[in-house]
Amino acid sequence: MSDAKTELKPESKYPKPPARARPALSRHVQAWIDQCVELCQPENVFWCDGSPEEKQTLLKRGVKEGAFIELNQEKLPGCYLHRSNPNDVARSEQATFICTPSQDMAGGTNNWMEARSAYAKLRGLFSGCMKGRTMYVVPFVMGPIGSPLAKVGVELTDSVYVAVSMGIMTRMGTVAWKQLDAGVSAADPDAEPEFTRCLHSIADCNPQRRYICHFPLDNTIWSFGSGYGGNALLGKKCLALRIASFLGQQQDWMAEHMLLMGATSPEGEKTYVAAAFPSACGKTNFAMLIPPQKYRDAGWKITTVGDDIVWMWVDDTGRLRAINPEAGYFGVVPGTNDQTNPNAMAAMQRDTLFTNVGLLPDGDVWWEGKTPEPPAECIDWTGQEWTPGSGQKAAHPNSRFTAPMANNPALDPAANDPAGVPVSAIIFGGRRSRVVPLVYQAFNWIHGVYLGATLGSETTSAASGHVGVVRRDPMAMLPFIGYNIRDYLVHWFRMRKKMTDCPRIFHVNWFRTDDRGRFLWPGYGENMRILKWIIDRSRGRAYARETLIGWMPRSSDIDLDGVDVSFEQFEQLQAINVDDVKAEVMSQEELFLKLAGDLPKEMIFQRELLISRL
Ligand code: OXD
Ligand code: MN
Repeated sequence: MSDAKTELKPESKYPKPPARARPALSRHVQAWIDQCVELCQPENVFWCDGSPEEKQTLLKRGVKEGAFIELNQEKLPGCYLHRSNPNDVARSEQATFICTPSQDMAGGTNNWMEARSAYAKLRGLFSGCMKGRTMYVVPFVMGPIGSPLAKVGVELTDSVYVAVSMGIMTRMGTVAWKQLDAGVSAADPDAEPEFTRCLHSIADCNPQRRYICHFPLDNTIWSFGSGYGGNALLGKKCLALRIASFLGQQQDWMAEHMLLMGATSPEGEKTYVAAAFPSACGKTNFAMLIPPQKYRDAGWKITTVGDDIVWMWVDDTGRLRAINPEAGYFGVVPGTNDQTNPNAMAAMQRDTLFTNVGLLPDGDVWWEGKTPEPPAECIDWTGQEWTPGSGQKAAHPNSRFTAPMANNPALDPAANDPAGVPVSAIIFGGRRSRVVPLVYQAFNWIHGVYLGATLGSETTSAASGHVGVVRRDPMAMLPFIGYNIRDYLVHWFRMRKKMTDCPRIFHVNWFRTDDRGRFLWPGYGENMRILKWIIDRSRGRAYARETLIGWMPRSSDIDLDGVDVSFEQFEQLQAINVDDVKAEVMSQEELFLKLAGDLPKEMIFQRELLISRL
């Protein structure tokens, strides 16, 4: 029943897409598209223009092909369900490669393929893979139009789900051709414009023949055999993190796996904070945080710039500024509800694609945690009948919503500002049931980079593999650094030298549990209390005591009034046990060994300093 299979049916039995005019393109862009058409041999080429009418055409077509199921249009206008192949539900890190001439360019933490042999291998796979199918030409911009950091990409894909999703997640269509033209220099109108060449085919969705290959030196991505968001919406992880991190290192900016939020105080003071948490650790929830009632009454407001990726640069005044390169959210749904994330719930009321959730008899959707009581029945994410007693999940644990950011009631007014926003604080966080305190601040930037680089988190279902083991995930970027991690860490240190003042760096852990496995901190909206301390520290007006791991608030420095956390519980949340910290330092050994010989000296010194403090 898989949709990948359905998507593979020859399309001749469906009406052909209307013939569309090919836009006037630079000969370089045209030549690349021609080569890809020749390689993949699609039956049709569909030039996306990004218009609302086109979206309707694509959705209708997707419904006919079985890629989309139309949901209840009264309850959920413009919303559709997509069921993926059950073997294709998460990012495939094993199948993700950085392809460069030498392995050293990719470093010890990436899968590497020699670039020429990767092209040869994938050319074989792509050869004729779109026979009888449509190739969608999807031009897109990452970043607000006109931003100095905005980048153009063109994705060629045979998946209508990918084409529609890219229309939500990026600024897609004619606007991208215009942005590309704007980048052509008057002095040399025939010069090759800078754009990322993204070629994608879901093919037969065979995990044995799945490759997500990045060629940073050629600004090129070839992805074969998966339709899953992180593997197939090539503007997101592939371009905006892996390729962009490489470009950023070359061009003095940073691409990071971070949310970006604005906090407005009752006095009207606005502070922007970026935060890096590994996949499925609550970035979307934190980015859309609704403060507790008493904070709202006092006039506090949180607004979202982005929930997954930031691009940052140092402006003329020496401050770090950031944009969100994306235009939509691709968020995890299980656990999302009107209490945990009302803004996300509002965002997915319309114009949203749901992937791998349960389908209710009235054409609404359901996932675990959406409502306190499960429905009496539904069709689960694999298309089977489901009841609460069936012992299966109705929605896949990594089921997703894809919604335009414009739907977010708390969208920050600067989300589309080409000039971006100034960043006052950077937060690193992981999912740690033990050892790691709720919040502390790095002593300085270098120490903060060390904290980020040694970030540990219990694994989640966002990537295939075991769930719940602690994995080191430097800056939450382990799967997304498009080059050698040594150079990546050095880049963090180098960027500081360009700043006159720098954002303060913090570490949080919302997930610490007691001896019985119960969360000690309520999280969600209550994280506002921690955020308030972080903002005050960044602005130099909150107290902290010096501890062996960093600056920490006392219980009196955090507002615990109105939250169900006792003084004792707070002490437990913030407790540092020297033996545990020693064990933690030892457990970083694996990462340090992996990087042996490649470690920037700052990392070694920070580790020595920590050990000497113990
Ligand atoms: C994501 C991820 O989908 O990090 O954002 O996997
Ligand atoms: Mn992510």
